[in-house]
Amino acid sequence: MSTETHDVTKGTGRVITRFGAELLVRCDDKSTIRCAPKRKLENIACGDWVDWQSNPTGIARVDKIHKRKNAITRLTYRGKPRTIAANVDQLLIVSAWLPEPFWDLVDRYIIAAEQLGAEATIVINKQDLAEQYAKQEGWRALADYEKIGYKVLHVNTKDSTGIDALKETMSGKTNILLGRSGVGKSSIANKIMPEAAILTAEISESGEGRHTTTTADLYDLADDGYLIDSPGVRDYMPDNLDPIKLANGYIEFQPYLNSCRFSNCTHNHEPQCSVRQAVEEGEISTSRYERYLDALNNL
Ligand SMILES: Nc1nc2c(ncn2[C@@H]2O[C@H](COP(=O)(O)OP(=O)(O)OP(=O)(O)O)[C@@H](O)[C@H]2O)c(=O)[nH]1
Ligand SMILES: [Mg+2]
Ligand SMILES: [Zn+2]
Repeated sequence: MSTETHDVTKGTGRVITRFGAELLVRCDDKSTIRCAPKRKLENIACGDWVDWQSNPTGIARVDKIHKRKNAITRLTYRGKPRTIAANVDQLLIVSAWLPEPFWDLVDRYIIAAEQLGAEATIVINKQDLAEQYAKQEGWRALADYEKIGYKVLHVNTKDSTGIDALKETMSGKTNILLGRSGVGKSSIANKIMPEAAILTAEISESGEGRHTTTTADLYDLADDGYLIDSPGVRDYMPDNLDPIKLANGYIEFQPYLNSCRFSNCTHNHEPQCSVRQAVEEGEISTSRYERYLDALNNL
């Protein structure tokens, strides 16, 4: 990413990345400038559309964030919400057969997508390792997601399996790659945009990723749209969740929610719970329901 001087003194653009208080902004003419946000704009994030103004004595300043469509936030270890990225249309929830998939993490990103009004697509990378590492439970989890309507794409960045299908779903949207470290988010981004030359790293013997990517970075796709690569996480929970919002993140519960005996049913211990009955009758996946209960207990 190069930094260029500008003739114009102000304009609009989109935040490509943020490190500390510094921003890189892609201007409408496709040039990139370094900016600092005005102090009160502390929540500014990758993907924000902004107004910027150049400053003859220092770096340019962002003085306005345009109204956001949505924003993915997470809670920091201090319990403060932090914006990861703004204005996203599709969450690409990436797992691999090694490191082992965390299905509760996949569920939580789906909950986030439902809250944001964004699409959720499940991407299983390292298809070449399926034969060696995939477990029955993993295939069952994927069948559960497909049954309730989520798209599951199997990809392999070594031989390009599934990459065209992935490109097709990304077209015209702002997409973000999310998932644990080492699943190959940056490898996928490189496959789609070789010119970006994003740093990737080997996973350790135990299969753990090394947290190679440290900031969320936005790239222009060759055809219409954007792709954000983001740092791997160990855990994720959307902020602002309550039992109702959590249950709304499980789309297969929706047909039953109005028939529970109690309108504030948490679908846990309450009598005459339609969701639990649907689980017992095999209409709702037991694994998904159990992960819902875990998330409920962790609110
Ligand atoms: N076998 C196999 N390995 C892959 C594939 N895609 C990526 N990898 C490897 O997985 C490792 C991790 O890839 P990265 O792209 O750095 O993973 P990441 O998800 O960006 O990780 P963080 O930035 O730490 O979150 C690298 O050694 C890649 O070469 C694949 O399709 N098959
Ligand atoms: Mg990465
Ligand atoms: Zn209920």
